[in-house]
Amino acid sequence: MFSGYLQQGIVGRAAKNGIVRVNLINIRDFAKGRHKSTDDRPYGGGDGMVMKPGPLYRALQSVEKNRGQSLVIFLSPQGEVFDQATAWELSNSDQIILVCGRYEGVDERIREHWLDRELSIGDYVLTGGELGAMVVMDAVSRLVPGVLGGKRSNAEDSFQDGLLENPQYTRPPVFQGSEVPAVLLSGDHEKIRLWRRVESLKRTRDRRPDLLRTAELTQEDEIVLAGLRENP
Ligand code: 4FV
Repeated sequence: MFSGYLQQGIVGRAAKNGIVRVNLINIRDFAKGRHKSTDDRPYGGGDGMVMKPGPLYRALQSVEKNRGQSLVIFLSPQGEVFDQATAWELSNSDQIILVCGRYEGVDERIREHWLDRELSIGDYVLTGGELGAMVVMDAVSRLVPGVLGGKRSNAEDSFQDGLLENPQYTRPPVFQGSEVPAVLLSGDHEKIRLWRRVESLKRTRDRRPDLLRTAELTQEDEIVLAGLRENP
């Protein structure tokens, strides 16, 4: 599942350029017995299987902890919901060990003794933690200096200051009869900055009002929002 992802795009290039180093550890390589099983039936009965502690523990022990700060993170629906702020936080780590579960989950003793954090990419159930791991890898890697090509900084990202991004336009100025807002063609950078901020505030108010409560709003933003309340 990872090889395809790591050959493509920005993160693939970052892995090729060594800005981000990715090591894939197969838990089954640490399974014992003729069947090298990594799962077993749940104590107390019930459907589904549980990931055995042994192979996962030995796989974790095999990861050479580099000198800096390394975090062992388990991807599961029971984790704190992953967001941009967490991505920034993790981008300051030297090493992140992403544990991808399968089956119904992992033996609780792994959680108790060998995990630092638990992250969820959303309130739904996947067949494995791999997609969650790729989401975290992608969101964190693009915040590592040098990963996003020179022209692109993550300064204008959605959630950068907790707001949704403003609408974006590119050529042609008229497409299928639909025009690009004139202000964006005006060359008046202050007018463009304000237009983008107002659109960002409107979009956040309309689509994610919850974000307005946590966003870093300037006094200018408060004035804009007050104005929008008066004439929506
Ligand atoms: C998940 C999530 C997720 C739970 C059982 C894998 C599955 C299966 N991971 N965010 N939502 N994991 O659904 O990260 O083992």
